[in-house]
Amino acid sequence: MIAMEATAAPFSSVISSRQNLSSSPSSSIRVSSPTSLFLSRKNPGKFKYPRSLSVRASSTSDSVVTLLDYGAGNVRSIRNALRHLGFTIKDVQTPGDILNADRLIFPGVGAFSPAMDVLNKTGMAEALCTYIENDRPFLGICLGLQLLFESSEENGPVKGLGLIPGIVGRFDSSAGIRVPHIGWNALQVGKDSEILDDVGNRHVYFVHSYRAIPSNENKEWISSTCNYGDSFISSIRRGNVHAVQFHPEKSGEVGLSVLNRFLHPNLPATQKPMEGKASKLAKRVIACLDVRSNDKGDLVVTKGDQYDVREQSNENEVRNLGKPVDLAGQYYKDGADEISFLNITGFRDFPLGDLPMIQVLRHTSKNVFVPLTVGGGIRDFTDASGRYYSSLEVAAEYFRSGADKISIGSDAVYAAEEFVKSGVKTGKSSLEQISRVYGNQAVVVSIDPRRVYVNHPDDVPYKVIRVTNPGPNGEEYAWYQCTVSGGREGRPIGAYELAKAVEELGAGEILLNCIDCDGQGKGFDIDLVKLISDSVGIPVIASSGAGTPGHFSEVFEKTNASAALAAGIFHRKEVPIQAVKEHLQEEGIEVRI
Ligand code: 1PR
Repeated sequence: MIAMEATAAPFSSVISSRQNLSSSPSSSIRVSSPTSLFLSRKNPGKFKYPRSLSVRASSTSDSVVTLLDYGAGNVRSIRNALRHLGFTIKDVQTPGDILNADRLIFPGVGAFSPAMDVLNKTGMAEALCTYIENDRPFLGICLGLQLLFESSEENGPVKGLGLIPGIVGRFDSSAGIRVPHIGWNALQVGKDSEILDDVGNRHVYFVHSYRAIPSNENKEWISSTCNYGDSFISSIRRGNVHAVQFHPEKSGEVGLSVLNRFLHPNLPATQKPMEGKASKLAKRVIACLDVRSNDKGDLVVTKGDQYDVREQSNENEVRNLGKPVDLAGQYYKDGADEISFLNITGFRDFPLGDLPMIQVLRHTSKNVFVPLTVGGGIRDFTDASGRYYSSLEVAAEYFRSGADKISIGSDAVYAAEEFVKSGVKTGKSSLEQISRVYGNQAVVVSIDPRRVYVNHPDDVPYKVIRVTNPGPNGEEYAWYQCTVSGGREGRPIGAYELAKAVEELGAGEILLNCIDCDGQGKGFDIDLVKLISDSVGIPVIASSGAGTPGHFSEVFEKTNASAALAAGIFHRKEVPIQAVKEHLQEEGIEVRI
């Protein structure tokens, strides 16, 4: 049975598959794979001829796609992308639904081991192997590619579906790369990739810590590779079976074309020359929308000066720079590589009570096909009626509503303070819990530090640096004090100590603001960005202070930031996103265009 457009985890109702698998439908046809390259799952390492198992003849409409969602994370983005392309989604409920699919998309999310557990327990693993061995139209995405291999090192070794020779391993950060691999990267596209016809020299979006390595044994499968530290498999193709490590649903127009080519396999090859000069991981340009209710109760995009978002007029109202959904849509069209929403009063209001923010996310994700991050108010909460919500529930609601990553501010500061004090990971902080369930690539920590000048490095028990520009009294040193509650309260921990701690606790990325520079348009705090991006192995997003395109090239040239974020200059239309990208290109800094 297949449920149309189900939103709940469709596997929850599945009990066993064995009967379903053995009962061949009466209208079945026999389909054999054209290839003999499938691995024998009983004798890994040896190839076998595929079994000839019955699959049902096509019976559904051309505009229906079957989706294998095992309920482990956000597949809303792929649903939105498929609907945007005019397709209706049928959710897999039983293994038989896999065998009966006309085209199947498997957007694997979460970690390898729990995914295999679900697939094995529900009988989906067997059905998937049969479907793929019979060369039926298949597209695996991210974990949906990795699961096809023999095994993974992720919390393992854990056995995979064993269809392709090879082991999925973690990126080696000792090679000087940041892990997770997050961002827009170039592909080396091989011949015959078909669904990658429009990709050429353009970047596509990756977010992962594990990858499959090309080898002699799996080379027949590889349709593209990507370089990040070393060469890894970015896509495979064998007959009608495709899988990609990147996220087409988050790769803008070029990603939509990948999906479209899978859904319409007979589209003519692209004639026009490829735009783009992708060669490696691009530096990202991120647009940030600070969102809160104004005094009339409308949700607006606002922007502060050093975190003060009220107009300096008699009315003292919240500065209103536009509507969140409209602005996010505009920034997507303008070429933003990512969009962040920060619910800036989330620290005092319960975000799940703040339904407009959830609505903003739902509406935005329908038409914006680059990554969306949302932050503000991610922590445990008891509402007025006494009902307790865990931070995991709050995050889950954000993910369900279309977020690809969540960002934690205040709560991560408290968790880091505890960790620095005790040296013990309790596993109970929101940061640890959310990264355990959704993967650390889905968890950003947003730091709101304020510069504190000191005369001598030993004046405070925190990391002190010699600053480029001395303080008001000629101080040559400073530390960066972390704050909570939107900068209202300083805490006894520095940005350096916090960054190291949250990396240990499972953060996948750091959004590094600076209260002193926020809204000033005088450039990023290079000292701060350098300090933090040199201290951690996860990507760092430089934020606060951008005023000109030159400020972006400066931060990328002088620090190891992976991305730069701005708000005011984009909202006030002083500098278009494309102008920033063109400038970066002129300076020889690789960006996605
Ligand atoms: O503490 O988990 O509830 O998260 C609250 C989140 O809201 C944090 O990420 C915090 O940074 C953010 N926040 C809280 N108060 C404010 C405020 O402005 N009053 N906004 C605030 C922080 C800073 C940047 C800004 C850049 C770029 N905004 O993200 O967009 O500084 O601005 P610019 O280019 O104009 O200089 P929790």
